[in-house]
Amino acid sequence: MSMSLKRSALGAFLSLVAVYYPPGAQCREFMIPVEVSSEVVQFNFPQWGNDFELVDFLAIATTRQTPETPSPIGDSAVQTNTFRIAASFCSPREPTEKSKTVIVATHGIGQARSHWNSPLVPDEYNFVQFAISQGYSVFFYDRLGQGFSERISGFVNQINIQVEILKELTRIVKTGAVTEAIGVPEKVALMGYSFGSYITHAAISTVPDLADAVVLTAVGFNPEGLNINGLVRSFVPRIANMQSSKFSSWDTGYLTWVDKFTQMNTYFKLPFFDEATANFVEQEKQPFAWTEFFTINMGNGGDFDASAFTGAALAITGQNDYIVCDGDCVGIFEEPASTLYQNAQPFVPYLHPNASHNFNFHYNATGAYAVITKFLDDNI
Ligand SMILES: *[C@@H]1O[C@H](CO)[C@@H](O)[C@H](O)[C@H]1NC(C)=O
Ligand SMILES: CC(=O)N[C@H]1CO[C@H](CO)[C@@H](O)[C@@H]1O
Repeated sequence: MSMSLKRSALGAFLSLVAVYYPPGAQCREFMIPVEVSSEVVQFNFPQWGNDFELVDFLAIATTRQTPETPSPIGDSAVQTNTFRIAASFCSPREPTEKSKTVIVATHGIGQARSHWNSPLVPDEYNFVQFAISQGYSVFFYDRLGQGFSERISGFVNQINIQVEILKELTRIVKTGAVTEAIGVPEKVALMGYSFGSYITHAAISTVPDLADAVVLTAVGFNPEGLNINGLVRSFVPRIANMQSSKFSSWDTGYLTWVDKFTQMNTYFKLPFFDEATANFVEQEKQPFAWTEFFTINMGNGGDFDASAFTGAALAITGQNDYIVCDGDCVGIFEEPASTLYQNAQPFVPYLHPNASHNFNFHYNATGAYAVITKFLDDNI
């Protein structure tokens, strides 16, 4: 069973973590050792050491493919590791009818777990605060390689490892080991953002009884919406540790976009956000592993079928999502998602107006939050 390090034992560490806590919440911090066995894929990518080599690699990766183009995907092998994962659990100060329902949230590429618990104008941009106000509890963690969680090489980190981490963390949550304030949870909903949604989707499709509900935000399953070369090019990735000394402890496999306008291009839509928010999100960004980016679609071996899941599923993104819908989700969002979740009870696809991929930091984010908590109110 995993051990949790309690608040008192980690004073100095926690002063770094506890940026903001919603006033209506009681929260605990944890560093959880998570043991996982995962199918780790080896890639035949060059291990670039500087941006010249990276940019050349990216140019080759986006060059027109021919039948002769060799696959970068090499052998895979099951590896067992224990990773230290930093996490927060917040529940309403006053018990509610729903406080024994725990939302387990997995962030995407960009911000670490502060994606859900923003100190910036929390009345507008803080999902945890909103969910607490609606009576729910939230468990949210830094993905492997992010925030205060353990780092592994950016040439290795990949979706398969992270899917197993989410499964194991969810099992730990379900035992009550990290949810002392509410006891053993009665219901669990898995929620993801972007890469975190693909992780969540792969977890629930392979272990359909893992949770009662899934909420996939900033997700899309229609290949028509996915312009991979366009995305790689508009992400304009550079080696993170060469962009800023604050990224010095990530190896050269970890990348980040070149500036805030690049982030705006892919994650935001004017005029539905303000400059202060864009600056904040850029300042909070974390590096991503190229192998995370590359494996977004490779969870569960690339099989997206979630028909074994019979709980409730919500897929929600900004109507103008640039990343998963090539900028316009209308007409390509419901399918094939509805077919993949054909046995979900129910499956609800929802396009949130006036926002791109990171709708969490657009105006009217609370409008989207309300769609999410209403969905949970109605269905679990
Ligand atoms: C805010 O979001 C909700 C939920 O998506 C939507 O119904 C509403 O129209 C939005 N309001 C504006 C002004 O965009
Ligand atoms: C200012 C603006 O573009 N608002 C739009 C928000 O979304 C609704 C629904 O799609 C549109 O009708 C508005 O024009």
